[in-house]
Amino acid sequence: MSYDYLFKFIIIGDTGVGKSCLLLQFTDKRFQPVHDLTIGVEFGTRIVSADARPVKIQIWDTAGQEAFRSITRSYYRGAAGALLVYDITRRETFSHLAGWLEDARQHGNPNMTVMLVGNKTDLSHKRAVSKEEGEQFAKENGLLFLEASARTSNNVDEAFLKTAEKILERIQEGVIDATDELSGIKIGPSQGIGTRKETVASSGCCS
Ligand SMILES: Nc1nc2c(ncn2[C@@H]2O[C@H](COP(=O)(O)OP(=O)(O)OP(=O)(O)O)[C@@H](O)[C@H]2O)c(=O)[nH]1
Ligand SMILES: [Mg+2]
Repeated sequence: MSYDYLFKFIIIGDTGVGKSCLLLQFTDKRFQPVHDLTIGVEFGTRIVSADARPVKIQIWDTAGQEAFRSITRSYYRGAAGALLVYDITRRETFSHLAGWLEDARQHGNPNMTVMLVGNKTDLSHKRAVSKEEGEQFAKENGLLFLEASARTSNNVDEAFLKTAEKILERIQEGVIDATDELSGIKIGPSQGIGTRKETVASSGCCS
């Protein structure tokens, strides 16, 4: 399928917060109940409609374990968006956010759009971090924010979509240069040169 833009995303955060499950729910609409520890990085893609435009999101799911930190760091470069995930039932995963953000700022592109995700809202009886604290941290650090559940799928699509929409908005405002190699963005085939989009549409062929 054709798309207007390709956005490269990275998912970061402590081990066990549900990064791989968020990706699986987003790309495959299923939930993995067992912690299948990510070794290095995994990869997924999905084409979404963001502001009525087809956008391909290419996602790199990193390993949260400390031992893989140097590999993770090499993936920040060239990412247009990041999902920074913590587990609302484990306070330490929230306390480590500042460290993750520092890594992202140091190794990532300065224009990277970051969505903070408080995951596992289905476990509300075990909640250890309030929604207000998440909101506050996001506000102080200029991040988007959502609480989600990879288990029930609540707000999972929204987390990826809202990040993509923010990036689109910033391209339109001229804050992000989509033609810059390091922006983590590629202009898609359907946007090509001149009137190609209209030509394809009027000929009624090819998706
Ligand atoms: N109840 C509940 N469990 C979840 C949710 N998301 C993930 N889990 C569980 O949390 C555990 C860890 O999930 P993963 O997605 O593997 O965690 P990860 O962040 O990818 O961990 P690393 O790959 O080690 O960095 C698994 O047992 C999941 O089933 C959720 O939204 N709700
Ligand atoms: Mg994982």
